[in-house]
Amino acid sequence: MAALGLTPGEKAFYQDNGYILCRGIFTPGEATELRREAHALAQRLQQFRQIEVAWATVRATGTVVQHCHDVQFYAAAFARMIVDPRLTAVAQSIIGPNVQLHHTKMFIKPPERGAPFPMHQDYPYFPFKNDSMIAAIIHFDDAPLEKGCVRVVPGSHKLGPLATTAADYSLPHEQYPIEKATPCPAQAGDVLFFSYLTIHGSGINASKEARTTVLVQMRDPEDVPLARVHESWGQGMMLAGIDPTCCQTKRLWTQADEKRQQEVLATAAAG
Ligand SMILES: O=C(O)CCC(=O)C(=O)O
Repeated sequence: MAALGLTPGEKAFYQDNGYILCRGIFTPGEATELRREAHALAQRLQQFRQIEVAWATVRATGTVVQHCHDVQFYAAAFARMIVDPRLTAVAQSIIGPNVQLHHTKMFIKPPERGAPFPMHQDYPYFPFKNDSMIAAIIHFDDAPLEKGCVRVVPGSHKLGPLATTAADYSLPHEQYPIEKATPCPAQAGDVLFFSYLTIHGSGINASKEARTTVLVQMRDPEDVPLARVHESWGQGMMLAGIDPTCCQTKRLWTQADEKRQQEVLATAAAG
């Protein structure tokens, strides 16, 4: 079996560029099965709610992505996927021995009308003190350029958090044109890792086939959230190693929730 995690050369590439595309983390057969799970999940969800979304700044294009957060709560195959050592060993090479889940999200860009993602950093959505947060985009089918593969700005993680005034936190197109960003065409089973400070986006899926991915957002459990934002069900689950803080962040959040609940009950009783 091949060694898991990044080689020293790959690690140096990640540190310089803020991203790395790891080929064949999952086999083509595994990717096909995960793709089937993703599309079956989208079918099931559509019976209950609207799953088609698009960023505010690209909504006028009439394109959409089918989307679901926290997919590991909907199908066990995704729960197994996010703790797979082939995936988490790369995350450990970047973050350190302990890797904690922040959230997962499935994106299916439908054929011919798959929405683009404007250029952005993930930082403003869930800022952390030490910027340990990374994303891993797991490709379940091939994502060539015409399918709207992800594009990155190499080295942009070194710029730190950038100011944005857009409601969806996207960066101005004139300053950060997607056409100038580096495309990361991927094959089924490949995983693209990048820092939440790396500027990235993706194009329209103009092809005849859906582009299907799950993004796993992960961090060092000792890093501290700067705001109570983007909380979700699976947050705090350990994907590799241990949580040396023994869930301190979670405990603080639970206490805050209880306090809020008591305030609501007191207000209701007073009324
Ligand atoms: O899947 C893509 O094309 C991009 C996803 C992305 O940029 C994000 O979720 O932050």
